[in-house]
Amino acid sequence: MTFPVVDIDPFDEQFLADPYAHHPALRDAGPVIWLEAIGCYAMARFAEVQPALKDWETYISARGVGLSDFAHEEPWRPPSLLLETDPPLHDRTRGLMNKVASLSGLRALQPEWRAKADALVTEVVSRGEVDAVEALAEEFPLRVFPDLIGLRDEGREHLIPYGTIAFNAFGPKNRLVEESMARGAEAAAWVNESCKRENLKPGGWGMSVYEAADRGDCSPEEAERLVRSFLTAGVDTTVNGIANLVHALAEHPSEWSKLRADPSLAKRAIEESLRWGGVVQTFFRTTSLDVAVEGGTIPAGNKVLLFLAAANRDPRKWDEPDRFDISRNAGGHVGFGFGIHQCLGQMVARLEMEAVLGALLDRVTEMRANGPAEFRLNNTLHALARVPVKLVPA
Ligand code: OVM
Repeated sequence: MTFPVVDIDPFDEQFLADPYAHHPALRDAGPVIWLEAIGCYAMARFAEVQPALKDWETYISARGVGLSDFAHEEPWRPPSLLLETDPPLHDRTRGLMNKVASLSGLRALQPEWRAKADALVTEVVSRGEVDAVEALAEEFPLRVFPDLIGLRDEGREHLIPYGTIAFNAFGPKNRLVEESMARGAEAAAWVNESCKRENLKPGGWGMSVYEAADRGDCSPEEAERLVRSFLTAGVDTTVNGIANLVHALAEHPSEWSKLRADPSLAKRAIEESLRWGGVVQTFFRTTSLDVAVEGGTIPAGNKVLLFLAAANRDPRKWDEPDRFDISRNAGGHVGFGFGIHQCLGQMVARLEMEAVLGALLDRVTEMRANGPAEFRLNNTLHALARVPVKLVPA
């Protein structure tokens, strides 16, 4: 082994409870490291993570983007036709999904989402002291996203537990995987049923995928699995994106004041929250060939763990990276990934955050942490369990 061997297990519970405490050791050990505990290579610096994400021919996705290598192990569910594929298949599926998830369609929805955020925030502010996870971060996405897809009304509470399972499943088969799968056993069945054409309402993104199939862009079986991607990736992620944004602002009153004074900084604040508090912490790739990197050669067919969230706080790339500073230009962060697999739903995430933040800025003068935030351990997500806040109405 010519690479620095690092004795840190990024999936043990101590690490997951506070990943940012361990990132410096990962970054400082070297540009490419070997993680003995899980038997794979890893990169935690921006200068390595971003180019690896971009180089889809070398760092492939079709063998899974978790620890499990689909060349040797049966995936826990049929692979995603977006996340867990490479070109040329990926180009076709991503191309049709890009059209379904078009920005113009989303923009048209913005006034309605903002009105829903206004109603929710009005209700929440009147309570004064709340847990922002339960009151806002879980509530808002569930009021807009299932309708965007056109999901049936019954059973929507399964969406968050299903996301939790899927994001845990990228890690090793530890307690978190076992517990989330046991708790969400029904969720998986509900999600699979919900992806079927007969269970989707007309006019939603789900039915649009089947209409693409009618035009010959994909098969009906592919359409079903593509709809599953919306349901897997679209809820637990935005829940934690909103929770993280509120958490960041509640813990940084000076940034909240800056934003109140100049609400045109909202988009910057959202981008900075995505850099500072990575919802999706990591993804794996698999090397398709022997690849020469700094420090040696990673042989073909090996898993490489990419620490997106560590790259987003790499001092080699960012000034005072641990500071949540809404004046900074956080553009270019890899919180949504980079390259051909970069998050398909990133505009959904941003527009949900804009709606909630806009409503908060109009209705709240002060938003303060009201006790420590609590995290919910997950093998991939930096997930918030509780964000107690005190809200002072405007
Ligand atoms: C998918 C998907 C895409 C992105 C993230 C993700 C569970 C899943 O296509 O199913 O996480």
